[in-house]
Amino acid sequence: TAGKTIQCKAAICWAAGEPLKIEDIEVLPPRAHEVRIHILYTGICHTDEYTRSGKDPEGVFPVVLGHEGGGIVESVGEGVTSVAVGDHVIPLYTAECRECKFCKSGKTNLCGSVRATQGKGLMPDSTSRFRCKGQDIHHFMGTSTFSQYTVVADVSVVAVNPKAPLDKVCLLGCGITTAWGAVVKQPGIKGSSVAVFGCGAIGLGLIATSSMVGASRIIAVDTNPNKEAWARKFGASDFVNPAKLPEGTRIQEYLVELTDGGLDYTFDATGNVHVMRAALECCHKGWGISTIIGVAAAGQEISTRPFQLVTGRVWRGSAFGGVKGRTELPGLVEDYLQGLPRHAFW
Ligand code: AHE
Ligand code: ZN
Repeated sequence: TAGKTIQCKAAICWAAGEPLKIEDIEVLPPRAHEVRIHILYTGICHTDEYTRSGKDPEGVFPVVLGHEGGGIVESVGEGVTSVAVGDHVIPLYTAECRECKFCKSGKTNLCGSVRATQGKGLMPDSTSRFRCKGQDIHHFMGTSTFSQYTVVADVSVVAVNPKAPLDKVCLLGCGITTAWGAVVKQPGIKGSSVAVFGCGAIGLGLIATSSMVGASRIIAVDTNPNKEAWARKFGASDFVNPAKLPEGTRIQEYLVELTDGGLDYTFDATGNVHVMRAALECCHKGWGISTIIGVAAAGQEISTRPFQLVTGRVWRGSAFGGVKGRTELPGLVEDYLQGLPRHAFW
């Protein structure tokens, strides 16, 4: 099949707000520094739904969504040296070129190499590899894993141990890595108190990783009572439902009271800007650090009284857990295969 257009099935979102439709599509061969991947598994992340819904200012349509995939390299374009045909791979929505200002800074996992075209739903040469019904279809997050075959830039893919089950390690393409990195790359969590707002996949990953690194107390916060059992199973010591607080009590005040002054570390895994504010304001005066992970919709802004920061709370955020995919994912996969305790949450 190398060098030829492949016909396969993909889920296409034709326009903002429309349901996905399974279509027969054409996937063009990879060009220079591109890789065509046979996708075997994909997770669904809320960010896919966010973009489908039309709330993403970067959303372009029609599009093949999906960014949590696992697959096997079918063919490679000219100049590709980092992966080879047959490699088991995970596509990376956060590329790692190792040459740009960001990559070389040693300060961030964000990579500038393909970000501009990725945000426009195109390959680095500003064209698409997907066609359907005579029309070009956009890529998504540089990955488009809701297709049996996809094409990605060579800086946007990493080979992992083929012994790893792709139906599990595909989750390293977004959710699990995002949660794991946000905790292990945040110094000081060992022996500290943590609050996690939102107990979806990210929230549970944050709870599990905080437990693994030795947080002294982990408070899970969610308005869905069914999340309590999940949160406790993954290592939460407390569960608070903000919807069940006494009339007029705000969650941040409740948590400050509960923890004798506030949390050492908090995380937002909801994407709700009011929750982000509460997560900042329940941090302990003088040292509490709040990390934003959730993605908020177009037009949403965060706010708090500056006094919250003047008095020593820190508001930060991370993308893909601050993880450099090509450098770090192979090791995470090895740890998983060895059953290291830090992957107890799998
Ligand atoms: N396109 C949106 C922002 C979307 C966003 O924040 N994406 C996260 C990953 S979500 C994973 O499920 C991210 O890592 N962003 C970094 C980047 O460079 O996109 C908007 O608001 O425009
Ligand atoms: Zn995601």
